[in-house]
Amino acid sequence: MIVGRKVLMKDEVASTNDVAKALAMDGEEEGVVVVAKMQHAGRGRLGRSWSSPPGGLYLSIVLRPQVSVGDMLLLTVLSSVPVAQAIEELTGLEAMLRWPNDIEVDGRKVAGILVESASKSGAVGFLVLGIGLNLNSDPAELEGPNPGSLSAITKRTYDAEASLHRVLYHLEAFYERYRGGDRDTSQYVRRSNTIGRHITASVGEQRVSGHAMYIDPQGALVIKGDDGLTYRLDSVYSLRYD
Ligand code: BT5
Repeated sequence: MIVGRKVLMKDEVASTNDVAKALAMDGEEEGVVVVAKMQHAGRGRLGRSWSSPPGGLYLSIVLRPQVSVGDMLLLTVLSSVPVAQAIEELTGLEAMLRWPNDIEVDGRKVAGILVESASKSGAVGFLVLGIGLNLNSDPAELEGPNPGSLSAITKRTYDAEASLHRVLYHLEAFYERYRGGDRDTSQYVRRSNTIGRHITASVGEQRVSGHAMYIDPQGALVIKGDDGLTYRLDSVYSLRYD
């Protein structure tokens, strides 16, 4: 067992990703998990914030895969599948994936993933896989255009520890396969609600609109632009469904 061989439970931290990063820099082995009941500086990608009130599950895992920086997007994309599987088991509902790493149930964002890394000469020294899951959170306390929580959607309350273990179970199974060289995106594609949609992607002032066609082997989203050109989007883009 790698993922969850050691689990550190905290009441409140700034960001579990920061705690995990500090542990990794101190030489902690891969698989250690940091869990918090609340975060006061939870973050998303691209400098965005992640609302982290009580009731949510906030965790970060230190991993040390043999990958280069160029593999990071694929790992980010693929790691949303085990989280989706755990959500499906807990709720009995289908979890859909919005590229690159949002997890939605019933059209609402219930979880997000943030992978951060420290690298040296192109090789990843360690990475921190952070997961925020709105388990029993009150949606009124969550920012964003369409937040939701498992409890608000299903009208049930979820046991935090049992839910954590469902997530870790699927992450461990995924990471075993990943370490063995499995890069299959079919489970991701099956749950994607991005592929086939007309979208507008933006980075800064730059915008491109078109049809999302497929996920390439690096995890990038390939779209057929309205201008007839093909674009390959990496994780710096923000997506809007048109
Ligand atoms: C994410 O970013 O979706 C990644 C979130 C990762 C959070 C975890 S919690 C444990 C670990 N420690 C951290 O500090 N972070 C990780 P992104 O795709 O950039 O989405 C952020 C956007 O989602 C925000 O700009 C809001 O619009 C929306 N949002 C913020 N908080 C939300 C929430 N709790 N539920 C749903 N949507 C939210």
